[in-house]
Amino acid sequence: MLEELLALGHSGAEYDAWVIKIGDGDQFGSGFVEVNPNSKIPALLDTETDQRVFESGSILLYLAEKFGALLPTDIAGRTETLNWLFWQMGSAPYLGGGFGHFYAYAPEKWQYPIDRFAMEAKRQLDVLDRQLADKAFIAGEDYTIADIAIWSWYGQLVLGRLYSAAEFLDVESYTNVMRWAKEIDARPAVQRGRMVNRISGDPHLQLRERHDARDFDAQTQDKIAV
Ligand SMILES: N[C@@H](CCC(=O)N[C@@H](CS)C(=O)NCC(=O)O)C(=O)O
Repeated sequence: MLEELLALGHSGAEYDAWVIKIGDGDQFGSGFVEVNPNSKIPALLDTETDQRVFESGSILLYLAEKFGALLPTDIAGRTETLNWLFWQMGSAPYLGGGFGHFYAYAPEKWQYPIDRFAMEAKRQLDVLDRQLADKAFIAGEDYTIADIAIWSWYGQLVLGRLYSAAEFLDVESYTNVMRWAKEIDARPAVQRGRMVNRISGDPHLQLRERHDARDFDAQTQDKIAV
């Protein structure tokens, strides 16, 4: 979202991004808890106003309203965008905490929860596929915060980057979701955003901390690692 705002010319969206290693428990540190009492990433502190913002949907809405971008201003367009933003907030836990947990992380491969949450993940992909059948983006012809929220989970899933589950869920059959996911993946702001706070994988795509737009060229792991 911040990279998209910068790409749109909103220089006030210039930001610092720090890694919170949830495996190490950084989210329970007092500094982080002051910004998000729920101890989950992501969280934002607007240093201009000292406003704390937590929950990804609230962060997206806050930034959209602060900068007047990526959220339609007419009541119909705004409502449809928020419909899908809230859809993501309610649905993604079934994908991550439900399907992802039992398919990839649980200590044993229990058939019942895997089947139950795989069925739900596929149902959700079908909902998105039908929505995208006659629209460029989730809420209509414009790219909005709903696309940003939904792509970050469902786009990553169909592009084969989540749980190695693309084949298992037959993601290729959701052709409209695939088309939409690939189009968003090609956005320069998305490519930059995916590098921010990345701490594994290809070193030249890892920008562990981001403090300046020039960091994408100068501060990736391949450049700073000795
Ligand atoms: N509803 C929250 C979900 C945030 C969330 O679950 N974050 C996970 C990472 S994807 C987390 O911080 N987990 C750390 C923990 O549970 O201790 C949002 O959309 O911001």
